[in-house]
Amino acid sequence: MHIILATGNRGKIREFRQILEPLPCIVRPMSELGIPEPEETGLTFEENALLKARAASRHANLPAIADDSGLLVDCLQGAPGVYSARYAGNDATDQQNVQKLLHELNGVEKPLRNARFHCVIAVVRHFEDDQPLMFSGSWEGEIATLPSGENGFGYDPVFYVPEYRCTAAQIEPELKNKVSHRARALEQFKAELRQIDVLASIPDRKIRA
Ligand code: ITT
Repeated sequence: MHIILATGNRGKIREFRQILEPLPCIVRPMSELGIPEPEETGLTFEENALLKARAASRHANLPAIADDSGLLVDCLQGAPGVYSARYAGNDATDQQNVQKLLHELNGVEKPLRNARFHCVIAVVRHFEDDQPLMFSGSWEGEIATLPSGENGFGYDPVFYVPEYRCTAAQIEPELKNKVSHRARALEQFKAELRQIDVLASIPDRKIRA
């Protein structure tokens, strides 16, 4: 099975590849097929994930999987949220977004720096699929006062995970891909696929139904 990975974010592509590696399907990033990125006009993670999956599926005429995700900071009332990629402006780099976040939190004490990453995954079998599969996952942490670490992408250098006493950019990618918001959402997708496989392996399922 071929499935289009509807993201232009290289950090996400790396993580998807690692997390979905055991699956018997070929995941092809949309850039390989020259599929353009749609405008993210949704107001929620769900709307944007679905919009990205449908747009890629329409272009490629194949099933597609998309991820809409972001960082929600408690003392900023959930900002930057769905606007995480564009927090410091439409063409902002990861570093500019991180700097803006640190600036907003300047002087904010530790207990108020709680935050979480959230990820919504949408899967469509074709672009008009009226029963898309949706999965979500979250990862709790705190916003550090300075960036640390070289791994990951986006806000990872300032996302401090108390359980590991370091930032998401300091933990090994293999570990991040087991415990992150994206890993949790994709685990559900993998479980769903296994269920479909189990059903497919029952030869007389149509008769029994
Ligand atoms: P696509 O829409 O093409 O997938 P994008 O980067 O625009 O790429 P989003 O609209 O979903 O993706 O924005 C997600 C932003 O949230 C992303 O750019 C990061 O800044 C941040 N983010 C999401 N997951 C993250 C992670 O695992 N680590 C660090 N930052 C993350």
